[in-house]
Amino acid sequence: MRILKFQGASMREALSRVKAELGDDAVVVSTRQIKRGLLGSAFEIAAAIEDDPAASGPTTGNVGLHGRPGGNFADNDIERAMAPLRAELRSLRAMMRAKSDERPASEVRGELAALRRALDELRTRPQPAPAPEAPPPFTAATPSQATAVLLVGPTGVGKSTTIAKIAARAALIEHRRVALITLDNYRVGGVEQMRTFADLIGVPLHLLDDPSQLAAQLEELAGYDLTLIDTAGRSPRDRTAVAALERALGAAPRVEVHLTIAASASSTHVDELHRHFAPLQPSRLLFTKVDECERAPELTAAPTRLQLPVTWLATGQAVPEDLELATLPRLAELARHGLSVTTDRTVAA
Ligand SMILES: Nc1nc2c(ncn2[C@@H]2O[C@H](COP(=O)(O)OP(=O)(O)OP(=O)(O)O)[C@@H](O)[C@H]2O)c(=O)[nH]1
Ligand SMILES: [Mg+2]
Repeated sequence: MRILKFQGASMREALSRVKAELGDDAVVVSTRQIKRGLLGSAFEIAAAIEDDPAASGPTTGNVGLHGRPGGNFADNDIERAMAPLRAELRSLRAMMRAKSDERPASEVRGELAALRRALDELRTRPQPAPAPEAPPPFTAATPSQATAVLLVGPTGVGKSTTIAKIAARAALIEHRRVALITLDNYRVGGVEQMRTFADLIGVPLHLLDDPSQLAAQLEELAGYDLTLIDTAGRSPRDRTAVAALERALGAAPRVEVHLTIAASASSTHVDELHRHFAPLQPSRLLFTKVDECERAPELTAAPTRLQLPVTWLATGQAVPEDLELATLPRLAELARHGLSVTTDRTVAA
């Protein structure tokens, strides 16, 4: 028995070649689809034929493709010949379906519904929260935007005088509505000092008997552009006063607290003061008496170390002249050389 292979563009063509070449006695052994060229395909049939032409005869006319001479078919012969044809039929059906996309409508509808569900889910899925905005980079000199500013610090550092300077600058130069509050009913003459400043500048002064009244007083002064709050200087060992202020500030969270320190203070002293007033959560440093030092290294060291920027610098006793808005170059200059190198001591624009 010989097995020969025949190819054709279609199954029909391949079969007709088998027939033409081997006659009707040939037995189809297998069929398969093969690649032809880059994208094309063809069909290949392997067919068997008896070697002895006498036994098989060329063609008998009544013998099928998979028949035997004499017309006797064994069942397994038929089955063997049918199997590849059945497989071929299956693959042809699959090809037809793929070509004409004759998928059942229910299948298509199901897929569409699934797609729609996926889209809806995408649309309704909660969007990821935007990344939190990075905090602005730290700058040692930062202007104040606050509408309520409170100065704390050790005794005699220049809190009241500096408040008078800031108030005068805001009211007389910037033409803002300014009010003063003093919590200093402790020191003899404290209120009189502030009253004098308030009258000179022409701004209202409110005296509070107790820090607990602060929030209500600020509420009353809500129409003002800037309210400056003076506190009594106390010994750094007096923790009661700080605790009372802490409670008051808890009820008035928008108050910006400036820790007021003499420019000549050593880093150790600055850190001590920072620790003492920490419950008040100061957000700025305010250096006074810059005029009294030849050098003031803490002007640049402390803001960076404590991460607290400076807004104002007090550079003498004169009200309102001796006040400067801190800038980075000015802080660096004063830190290295003190006030002596400059002749311009007027209020910075
Ligand atoms: N040389 C100099 N003296 C200043 C400066 N600021 C304030 N003073 C003086 O320091 C003294 C005390 O000033 P005050 O403003 O009363 O100080 P304070 O911190 O309010 O004092 P207490 O309320 O008692 O804690 C006064 O004689 C001021 O003139 C400054 O920048 N330079
Ligand atoms: Mg004072």
